[in-house]
Amino acid sequence: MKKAFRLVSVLLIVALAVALFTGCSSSTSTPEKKAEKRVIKVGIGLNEQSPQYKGLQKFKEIVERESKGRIEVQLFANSQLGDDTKMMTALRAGTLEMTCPSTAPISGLDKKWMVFDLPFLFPNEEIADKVLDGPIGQKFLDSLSQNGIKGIAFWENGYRQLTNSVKEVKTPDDVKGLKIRTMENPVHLAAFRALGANPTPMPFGELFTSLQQRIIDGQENPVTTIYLQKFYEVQKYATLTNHFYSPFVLMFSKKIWDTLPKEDQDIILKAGKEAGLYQRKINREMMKESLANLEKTGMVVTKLTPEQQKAFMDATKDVATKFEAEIGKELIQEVKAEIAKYAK
Ligand code: KDG
Repeated sequence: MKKAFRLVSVLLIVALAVALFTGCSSSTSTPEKKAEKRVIKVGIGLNEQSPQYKGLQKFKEIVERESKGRIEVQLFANSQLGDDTKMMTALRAGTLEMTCPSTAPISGLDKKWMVFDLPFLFPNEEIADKVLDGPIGQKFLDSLSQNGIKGIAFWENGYRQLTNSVKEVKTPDDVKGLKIRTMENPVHLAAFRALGANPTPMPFGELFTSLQQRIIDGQENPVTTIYLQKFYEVQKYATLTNHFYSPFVLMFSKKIWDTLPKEDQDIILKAGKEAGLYQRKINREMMKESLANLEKTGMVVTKLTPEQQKAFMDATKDVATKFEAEIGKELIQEVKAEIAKYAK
């Protein structure tokens, strides 16, 4: 009897040990899925000094902090991963996580985006912020999903200014015959044709060399880019026309986005918006600094009088009408009404 009791006890202990062992080992594979380590690559066209890159450094800092180092953000400047169009194609294919083009090349995917490239659309940056961070901006970001892209946030490139190596430009007449590089966008081409220029679309990565080799006479970009990309070395004249706003759009590959756990999506979305506010702030500060620095380089920087500015607006005022069919007349009206609401 005693023997039988001992045997039962031993069997019980063995069974308990087996249960404990198997129980423990199964808990390592389920139910808690160990969060994966992840790398997010972000490519841009501008250099490491640009406010865009600084905004991305902030984005990296927030994402890596919030994910406790589980997500690593790698930044690639200077078109290392290709031009804006090529990077957007990579996002759609799921071979690159993120990029941040201007709205201009997005029109190659969806024509309605041309609305943000209409000449002299936003009267000031604060109004641009309100419209882009409001329901209209969100509608545009959401619509990118039709093209395999998750829109994260609007950032700022800045008002675009005209430079050239031929002559000082004060009136639309002075632009006549100049060969100007534009971004790849039909509205940009139409606006420069309306000014009598000979516009040539070209990726950003080819711009400096084309100016240097005098393949083109001029280009247009925000003052910060003109300064930080050293365009003053190959361009003598700058005119502060403020002709296009064309904001940046921080975007993610939808194919990859859809595989991310909600926790990671939330971290990225929040970081993109937060870093965007920082990016806009330093973009505006650096714009002022760059303007002062540009003048020190010996470049002739022409500030237009309100009348001169109006002449540029008048010369390009029919451009919006020309694109009503492609963008949608109602959409143009909706965006303009929203701007007018904040302009009061
Ligand atoms: O990183 C963004 C750049 O690739 C590009 O958008 C800069 O404004 C630009 C341009 O002129 O192409």
